[in-house]
Amino acid sequence: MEELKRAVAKEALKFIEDDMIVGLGTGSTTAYFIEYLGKLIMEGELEDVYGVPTSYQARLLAIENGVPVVGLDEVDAIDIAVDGADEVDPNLNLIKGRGAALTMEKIIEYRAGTFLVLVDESKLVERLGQRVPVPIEVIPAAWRAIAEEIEVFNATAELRMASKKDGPVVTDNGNFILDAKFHRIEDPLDLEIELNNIPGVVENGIFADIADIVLVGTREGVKRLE
Ligand code: ABF
Repeated sequence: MEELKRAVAKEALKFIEDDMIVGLGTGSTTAYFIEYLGKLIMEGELEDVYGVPTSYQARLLAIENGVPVVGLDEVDAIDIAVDGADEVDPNLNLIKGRGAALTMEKIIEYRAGTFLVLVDESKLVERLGQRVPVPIEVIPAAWRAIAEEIEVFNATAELRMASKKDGPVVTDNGNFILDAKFHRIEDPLDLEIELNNIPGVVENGIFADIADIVLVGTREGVKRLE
């Protein structure tokens, strides 16, 4: 599995050119991409490339590996964003957010000229929600009320815990995460919009109609979907 992640991360480097502003995703696949990108920058193979991190995790990795970072508020535009996903359906709709960084990921990836997704073949599904629940970032005080409200969608939601001892997972924005299991997701875009309409929901992990290209690591090599 690690080999497949490394292979897609290497392939993603082909999309990066001098003078680009690159959105840096979160998670283990993107971590390889950040490492390889840093190497190219340090060796002088790429010039004037800057990263806009989607999380503190991505920010630290970028700094460690020699990728200069800038904030979203310092750039005019993002040329390309590179990030992982937890599920990809045949229309390239995604579920993201296992790393609890979904809000900043969506803010950056929505604005990128190209959003490039890196996954291994285990992430491909026929229908979203088959393998993983939908993460929803919520204002902490509202978590229980929102968890109950989500039952209207024929779903059950659980508060994501770091551990019993450490309590709930807290996002980079100081919020909580609900993981919602839906009986069946018929229309990802519709559900994405509906969930965001609930007061107290900051953002949810359905990324419908945002991905431009998906690189899939398979045993037969890297496949490109678009
Ligand atoms: C982030 O990392 C998340 O949105 C997604 O949940 C996760 C994928 O991580 P990995 O590449 O480690 O499977 O992009």
